Amino acid sequence: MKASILLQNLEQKHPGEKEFLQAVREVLISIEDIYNAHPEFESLQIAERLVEPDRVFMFKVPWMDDNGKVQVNTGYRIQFNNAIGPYKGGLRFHASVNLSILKFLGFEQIFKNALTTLPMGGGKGGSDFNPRGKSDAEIMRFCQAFMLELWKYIGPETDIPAGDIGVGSREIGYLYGMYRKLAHENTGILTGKGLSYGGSLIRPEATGFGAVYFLKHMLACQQTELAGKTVLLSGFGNVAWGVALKATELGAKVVTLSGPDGFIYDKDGLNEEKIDYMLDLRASNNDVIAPYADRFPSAVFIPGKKPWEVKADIAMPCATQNELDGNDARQLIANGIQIVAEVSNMGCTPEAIDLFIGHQIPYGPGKAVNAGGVATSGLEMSQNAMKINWTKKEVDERLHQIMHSIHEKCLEYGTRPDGYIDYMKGANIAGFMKVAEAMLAQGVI
Ligand code: 2IT
Repeated sequence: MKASILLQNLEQKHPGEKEFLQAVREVLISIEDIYNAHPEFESLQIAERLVEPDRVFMFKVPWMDDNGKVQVNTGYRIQFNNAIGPYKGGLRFHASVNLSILKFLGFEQIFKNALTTLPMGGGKGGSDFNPRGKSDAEIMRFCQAFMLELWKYIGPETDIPAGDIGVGSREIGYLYGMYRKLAHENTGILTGKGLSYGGSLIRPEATGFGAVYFLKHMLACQQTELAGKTVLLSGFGNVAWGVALKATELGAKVVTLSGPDGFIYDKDGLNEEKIDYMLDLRASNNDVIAPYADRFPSAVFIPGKKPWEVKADIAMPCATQNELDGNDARQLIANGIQIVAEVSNMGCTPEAIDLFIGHQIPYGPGKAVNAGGVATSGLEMSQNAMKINWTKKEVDERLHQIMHSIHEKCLEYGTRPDGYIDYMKGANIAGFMKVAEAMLAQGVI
């Protein structure tokens, strides 16, 4: 396999799918050497088969807003690869959603899910529906209209959606209600459910907690620890919330959060009250971080900027793809950043990643760092299948084990002769090898 040729063909076939091509490029370049050391991969065209989704559903979602006006959105579900288990991955509701973004997310999900050690394939879905400023009734009607179409394509043993940007516990509740009514059965069709109808303890916190557990292993490899470190976070949604909660509990000082409007710098760091306030801000549906600085005098709001200009020990992007670019990376490096743990999916641009790796700064890629979210979705599926509920402690212990094992896999495939750990390469190879082995064993299908 020649990564550059395969990429060229893919570019010709899917021109303009820039996020998807970016995600594929990263993986193909990481795996090229090991792939070519296994002639059986080439003879069965594993790479060519991997970059093509099994199928893509695209559908109309008509719904009526509070003014009685009919709105039309586009819904999607990408079933990318189910070689190691049923399709699994979130739903994103955001104005920016398009085929390229969902294909990149679905493609990344294949390797992330493989890393979790649990039997889950890769999928993703969502809509260009913009939740900003929508009433609760509008959200409900949209979710119901979306599920009215989606339910035909999913199933508890086939494809299990969950949340992502714009889809949290409220949306999962509305989606689940509609599925239950249509399918006339209660199954673990979605994860991230409420505790009263099959959800798992720790699932809301899991992405953030898992990211901090992974970060702790990264720090241990640098002979240091989290307590006393200054941390930059971007975003203020569910993922940033979970990271803030665990990092603060473990003695780190989180000094930034951000929204589309700019970022806040809180010199005193977050505490319980401020972390709770993140939930209120998110629930207000306005997608702005500025009110934080009105509420807490220790903070200043910097409009239109990103938090990466602040001097700190650790940077953890928690917002969205390509939120940290080459200029941001240069600024972080000039300010002496020690570790970058990406929590958003593909949060750093290729240029930023090259800069971190070039400067031997440990960089944990999203597909490893944020895998605790989908891993705990996997644990929710297990509990649903067994019709039992594990305690907080049981789920958290499993999450710890899983994050540890992902870190070990990164070390196994990513440690260079000079001792530098290339987490990106390690995660890509480890995820790929598991999926490739399953595809080899199952023949050309
Ligand atoms: O990006 C992700 O891994 C998620 N949005 C969570 C997916 C899931 O199925 O829990």
